Amino acid sequence: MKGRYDYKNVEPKWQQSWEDTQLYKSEVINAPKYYVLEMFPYPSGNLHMGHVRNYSLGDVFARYKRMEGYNVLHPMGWDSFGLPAENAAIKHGIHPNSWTWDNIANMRKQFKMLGLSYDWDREVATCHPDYYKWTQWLFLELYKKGLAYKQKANVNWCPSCQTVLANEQVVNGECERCDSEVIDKDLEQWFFKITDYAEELLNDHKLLKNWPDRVKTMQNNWIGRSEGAQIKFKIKDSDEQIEVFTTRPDTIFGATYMVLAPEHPLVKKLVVGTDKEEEVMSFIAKMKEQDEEERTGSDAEKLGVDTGIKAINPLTDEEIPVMIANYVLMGYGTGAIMAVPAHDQRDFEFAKKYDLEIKVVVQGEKELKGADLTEAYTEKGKVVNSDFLNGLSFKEAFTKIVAHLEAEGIGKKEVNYRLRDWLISRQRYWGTPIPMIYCDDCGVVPVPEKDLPVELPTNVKFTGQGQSPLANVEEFVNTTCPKCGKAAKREVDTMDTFVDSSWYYMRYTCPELADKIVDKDRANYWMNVDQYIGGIEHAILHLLYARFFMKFMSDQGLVDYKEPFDNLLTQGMVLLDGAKMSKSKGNIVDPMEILENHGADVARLFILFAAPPERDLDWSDEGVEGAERFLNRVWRLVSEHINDLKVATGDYSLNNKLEKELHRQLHVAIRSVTVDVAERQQFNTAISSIMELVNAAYKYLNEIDSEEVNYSLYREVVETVILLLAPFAPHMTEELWSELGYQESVHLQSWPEYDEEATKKDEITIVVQVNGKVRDKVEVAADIDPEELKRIVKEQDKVQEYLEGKTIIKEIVVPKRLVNIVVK
Ligand code: ANZ
Ligand code: ZN
Repeated sequence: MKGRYDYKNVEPKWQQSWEDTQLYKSEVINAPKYYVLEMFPYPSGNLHMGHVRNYSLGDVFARYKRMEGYNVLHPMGWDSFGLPAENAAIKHGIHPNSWTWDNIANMRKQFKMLGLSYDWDREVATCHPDYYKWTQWLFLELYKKGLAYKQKANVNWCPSCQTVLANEQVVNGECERCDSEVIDKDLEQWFFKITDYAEELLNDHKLLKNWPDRVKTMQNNWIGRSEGAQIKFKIKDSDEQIEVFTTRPDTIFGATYMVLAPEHPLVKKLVVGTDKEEEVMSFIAKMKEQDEEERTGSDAEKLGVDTGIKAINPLTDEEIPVMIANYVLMGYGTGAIMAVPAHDQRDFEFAKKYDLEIKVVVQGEKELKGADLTEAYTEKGKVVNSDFLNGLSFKEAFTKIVAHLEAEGIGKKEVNYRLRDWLISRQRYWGTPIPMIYCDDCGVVPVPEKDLPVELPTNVKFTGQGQSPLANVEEFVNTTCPKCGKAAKREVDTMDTFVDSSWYYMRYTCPELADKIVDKDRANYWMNVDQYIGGIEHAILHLLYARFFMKFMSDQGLVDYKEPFDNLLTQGMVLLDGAKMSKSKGNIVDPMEILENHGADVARLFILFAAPPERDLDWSDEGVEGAERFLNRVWRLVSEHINDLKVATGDYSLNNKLEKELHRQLHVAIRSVTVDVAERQQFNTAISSIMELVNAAYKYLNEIDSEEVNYSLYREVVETVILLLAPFAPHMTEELWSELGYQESVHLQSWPEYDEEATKKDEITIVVQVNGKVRDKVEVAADIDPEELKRIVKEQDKVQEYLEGKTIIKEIVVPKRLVNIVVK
């Protein structure tokens, strides 16, 4: 046996063996299952350290659960549609199809070099027709249920990516991918009605006990549920009405003006032909230049203009001005508000600036006067100056005013969401074609299921000119109407790639099925994903869409569960000198270099040991070397004693203090590693505990007479080290296991069990009191004789200080706990 871990030969050897014996193949059997899933990667071509971290974490769960006796499903695939492939085509003239499949081939090779325990028979790629056929099928199912619809929409357009973006992909007015400023455009677009599921998406968070609170909070805020009322205000000398959404109907008596969003359709209707027309129109044009953040940020300047029109407050019958202002957005509620400047800070600032009336209708602790206010009083207090609402609390006033509005037919209770429907049309080539046909006679006609998949043509010119390249492919566009058979045209837009990744976890359960999306029995056996692992950057987009799709698939009877991911682990970033590793910044460490120079087990061990999973991890070369040293230390535990280990038989007794202590450490280590992996998911401390056991083994070898080594005990310790380390360093442990003479893979062994009794120290701690006050502690043998204990206690220096010059009256011994000496 070699003196060092020879990763260059050992790692490929076992990778091949695992593949040959199909070690990680998973099938439905009559046993408890465990489904481990890491977010599948976009095949950019090469693994980066973030991948290594994500997939090493998942691999620990998979291997550990297998050893715990679970039937583990651990699949991998490719989120392989998307812009980079198309941009490569535009830039370098490589076809997205070959670019993508080349990248997949390369990354698959790299994954295998890491020794990840995937069932490769289940591999899926979202750009493969066998997969996107079912993405299209789901689109059609959504369409049948009225959950996919087409609408003219004011959309977010990224001028650089030349495509529409979902709201979720716009960050501070900029494109999430390329940071270009996003502009507005009016286009006919396909939407998924995720808003129908808003309530369920919120409520079912309670089913997700092991999701980080942070992620649930982000989703809650994104969905943004508000309870309030919708109220209609009449416009003076007109049949039109302004509908508002308010969360504070209790303040309606304080509504002293109204505001329409600049984009509100009533604006043009009301001002065209009046002497305000010009002023209002130029204001609206100016507002087009401000993005949402500039308009609504808390210190954004409030800008507005008076329309000259009056509305009637239905409760006070007063005429109040109708303004247009930047801080009211068309995309929320009704795009119009009743302004209550005394109790809403934005309204307050606006009223001060434009000299509008401020009327107090909620009382604070001190009496408030509109004229004296320096800021809005936004608490929910006792209602005043409000006729029949006077004296009521917020809740009482809310109920009473809503009842009144309903009785008068001018309002009703309403729940509003910030969440918008999901815009899925993309004007790009490399995505799932939307399976719809336009016929002059029949209108919009879905592609019949038997004609799926609608395949992407390959002879496409990539122009990047703001229209889907598919529009120029005549053979694709021109088709016949499935209803009437006349010439018709295909939809040329493709789907947002987030659609592809919203259901892939289901396909892994039945990846080869040709005639169905999934088989319900198999889906029910494997779902839900027990452990999902990925980046926090997907807290909203992907995780919300996937939950929406799972709920839809469940409602369609494809599976019995409503949530896709039971447990979620969001791993931190990999940093170099404190900054996120990124290609554009040029601060990356290439995983392939580490694999080349240190091997996969070192790379994995380092990355798992350097930080707890959710924390950011700072790359360190010393850390890598440390991991390598540790693995070789483990290696030598076996290599230096291989002959004795081979003949060591099973049973042994513990003959002396050193052996007792080693045996205790063995059980302590099993307990801590098990708790850290299974319950706390703190792999770094799990590895520390293995290191401690390795230290204990060396200590034993050092201290015991070399003639007296108890090799049976030692063998159990070494085997346990190997088993505990197997999920972290799968290649080296496999090699050591086979060196010990085993035929079967270490990864098929049972996880070691610990004996709680064996973790206890022979020594116990006794508290020493003098006159009932704690003065000292002593360590003694657990089975010490009480007289002996009294003697030892009195010998202690600290205790003697308190006894000096005193007479001992009594000595009370509470076995295994304390000794109390009573003195005078
Ligand atoms: C009157 C009022 C009085 C309001 C008061 C607040 C306090 P959330 O919680 O976010 O749902 N609002 C409604 N639609 C708006 C829009 N399109 N753009 C900007 N603001 C809008 O907030 C709902 C509140 O935000 C609504 O309640 C409305 O102002 C404002 F003392 O109405 B409130
Ligand atoms: Zn037709």
